[in-house]
Amino acid sequence: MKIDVLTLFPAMFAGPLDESIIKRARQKGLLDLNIHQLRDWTHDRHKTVDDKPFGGGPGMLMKVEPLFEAIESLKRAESKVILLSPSGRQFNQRIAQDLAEQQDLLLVTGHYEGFDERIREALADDDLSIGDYVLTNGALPAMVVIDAVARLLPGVLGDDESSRDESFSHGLLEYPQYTRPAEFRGMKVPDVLLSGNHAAIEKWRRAQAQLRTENRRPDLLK
Ligand code: 4G4
Repeated sequence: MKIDVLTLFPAMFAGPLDESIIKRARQKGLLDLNIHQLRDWTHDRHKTVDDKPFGGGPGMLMKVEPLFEAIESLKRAESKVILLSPSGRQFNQRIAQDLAEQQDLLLVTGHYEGFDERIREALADDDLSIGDYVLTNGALPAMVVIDAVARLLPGVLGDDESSRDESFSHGLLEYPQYTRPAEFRGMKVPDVLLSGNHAAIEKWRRAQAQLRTENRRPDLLK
């Protein structure tokens, strides 16, 4: 999969996407990731990327021309163009799965008070938010989307990691888990997990997942 990112802060992307599983996916050629500086599409001496909103009000918007030209030059016939903004549809695992089946993604990150509506209307296929909170710019949301999508690409995770994933993508939260030692500073691992009784363990885990979901995320059970 090819992912292009358009941002005013390319340096933010160094680090998170150069570690661990995503690093390996890039090295293996499973993920072709390219970060582009929006200012490269400005024409004026000051490399202006913002402008005042029509109708007045506080704050600035992303200037239309550089953004429009940058998206036009980076998007390809197969590209899905996605804006990251607090007013987008809320990103989730199902959307990550859909995106993982695309050939090319172009992620467009905003700054200031956001995008001129014509960018959305003319060029965007989708507008995503990673949650109900406001960030200084869309770089972190773009990285969240990239990470969630990249780990779903064939060959990125090992067999163990990906089958485990399926076992709890069934709408419940994960059950409590423990590793050695069986007792640590007086805190004991539940007996059933040490019993070797696989049917009982399975039953306990299902019940725990159900309880935990009822307590923490009743919305998932509706
Ligand atoms: C577009 C419009 C995404 C982009 C306004 C982006 C949170 C999210 C931005 C803004 C973002 C999210 C500066 C308010 C950049 N903040 N929840 N900020 N703002 O996915």
